[in-house]
Amino acid sequence: DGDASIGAQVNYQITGIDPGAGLMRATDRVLEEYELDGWRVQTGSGPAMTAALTRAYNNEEPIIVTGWTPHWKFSKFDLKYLDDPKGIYGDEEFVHTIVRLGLKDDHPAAYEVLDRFAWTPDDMASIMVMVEDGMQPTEAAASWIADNAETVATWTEGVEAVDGDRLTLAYVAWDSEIASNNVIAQVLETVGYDVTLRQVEPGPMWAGVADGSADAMVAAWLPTTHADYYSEFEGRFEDLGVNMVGTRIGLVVPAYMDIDSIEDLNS
Ligand code: PBE
Repeated sequence: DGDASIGAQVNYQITGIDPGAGLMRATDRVLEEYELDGWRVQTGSGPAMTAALTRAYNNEEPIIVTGWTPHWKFSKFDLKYLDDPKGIYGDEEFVHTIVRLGLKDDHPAAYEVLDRFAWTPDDMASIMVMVEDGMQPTEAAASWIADNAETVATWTEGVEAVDGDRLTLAYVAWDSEIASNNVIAQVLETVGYDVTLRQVEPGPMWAGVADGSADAMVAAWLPTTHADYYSEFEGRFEDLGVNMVGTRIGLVVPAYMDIDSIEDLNS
């Protein structure tokens, strides 16, 4: 019914992802700051969110999801971010590489590669699309690496090879991080590392690097998304800086929905 409010159309529900995601914490603040009384954010997972979005989109039904860029959903569907005039989701986000204290001394070659690692949202999105189209993440990462040898060479050139040293990367199974971690793991393997990808929840990802049980993570979304985790563990990790510029988080809806701003959710 075109006359019903947006809230009534979607049952006053925002389709969220896993509870530890920075995006979910930010969305809880959005409900408070925009006084979206009676609304709730449904917890789930990345795959559950994209399944709900796919179902709604194919039926041209209204839906509001917690979304982020880069993501394959923007290649498959015509979507838009809702304006966030209060700036709760921040502005442009940057993905940082974070390593454990002491990594530089223990594994200088890995430290060097991780320090140089940098790519673009389009690079990451291209892998996400391959995986969404059915390719295994390892194959999709290998295919991207083969097609981007020059970029990859800037991360590894002149780095002294090692012989099977073990390295553990902590990551969360968000589609974006499945892409980045498969790439960096394979690149570290070409330098001679034996890399374990340890899939964890967001809190343990940060805690693992802070307590040294993981060597590194390439999935720190800042300054807004993981601000709480960053300050919680500050001083117990080394921030190697930005590996990707131009990312973003927010509320995302199909372009066919007649709504442009989070403020519209209150009318
Ligand atoms: N994300 C993807 C994560 C960071 C990367 C936006 C779902 C989060 O919200 O913590």
